[in-house]
Amino acid sequence: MSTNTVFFYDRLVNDHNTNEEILQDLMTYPKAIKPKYFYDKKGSQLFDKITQATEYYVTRTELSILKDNAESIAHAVGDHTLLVEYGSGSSEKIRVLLEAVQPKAYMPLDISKAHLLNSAQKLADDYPWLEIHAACLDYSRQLTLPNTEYNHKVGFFPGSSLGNFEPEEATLFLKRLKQQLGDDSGLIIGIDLVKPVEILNKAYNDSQGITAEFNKNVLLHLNRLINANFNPELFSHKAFFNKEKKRVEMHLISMVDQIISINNQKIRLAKNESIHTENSYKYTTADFISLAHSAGLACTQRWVDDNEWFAIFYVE
Ligand code: AVI
Repeated sequence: MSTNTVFFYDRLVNDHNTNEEILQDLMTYPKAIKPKYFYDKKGSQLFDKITQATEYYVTRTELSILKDNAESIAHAVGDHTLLVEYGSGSSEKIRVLLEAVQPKAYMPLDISKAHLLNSAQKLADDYPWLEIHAACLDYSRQLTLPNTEYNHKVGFFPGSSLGNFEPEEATLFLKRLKQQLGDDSGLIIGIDLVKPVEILNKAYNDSQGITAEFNKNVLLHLNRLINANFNPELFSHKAFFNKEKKRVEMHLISMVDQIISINNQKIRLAKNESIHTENSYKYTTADFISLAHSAGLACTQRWVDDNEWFAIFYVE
């Protein structure tokens, strides 16, 4: 049995802004739902399944880069570290880093409470020497990290989740990370690189239909969050690489004319109208270096796989 305690901080503000924000996005044209709403309990489980899908090369590739370069990454990070993971999920990747870096403490941040607690407890069982501070919060918002005694903080933002932000938001987000982590800090960040369109289209249209289910599940989550009555069966999944904008777009297409009620409001969806649910931007190395630069950060190291499909950067 573990003697290791997980310090837990619940900082999730589920205020009326959440409802306002969702409603606004559904009332403007084109309609949209922010991708962070994918991650209720079921959505997080479906995302874990996506990461195992043959066509979704992202997770596998990033994990192999981490494993192949663990020592060099640990060297870049240094000692006496508090490792802060943004969007920790139930990732296997952190285990590679924990073993290589041997940080003093680990702070997973995640929006999904059940998922966060579960994986933090598993890590506590497996790494009894590690101090764990788990914080349930929406890391895309302004936040202050829970206080600890550690000054040398290194952020870990894997999975190319930065790609789910619009480029201007990504710059702002990186600036905020730097502020949160402090002067003596670094950031290990996974970035999905631009690659042939067929590979990208397959990755977001897996043959088992897991991505389609993940996409539609956002509607069930919204039904609970804002008291709506979406029927996911009346929508189809659409995902494609937009070459010009260097992003994979995901949409839910209404298969019929329909009216959705949300509390006492009504929203009309025409047949074939889209709700834009996600952008997943793909970067070239030069694009990412310039993005980091615009946030006042310098890329000091880069690790890639043999195909150069994915890159992990160390930025300071
Ligand atoms: C979490 N994020 C980086 C994933 C991506 O690839 O953009 C989410 C995802 N959407 C569909 N498949 C995976």
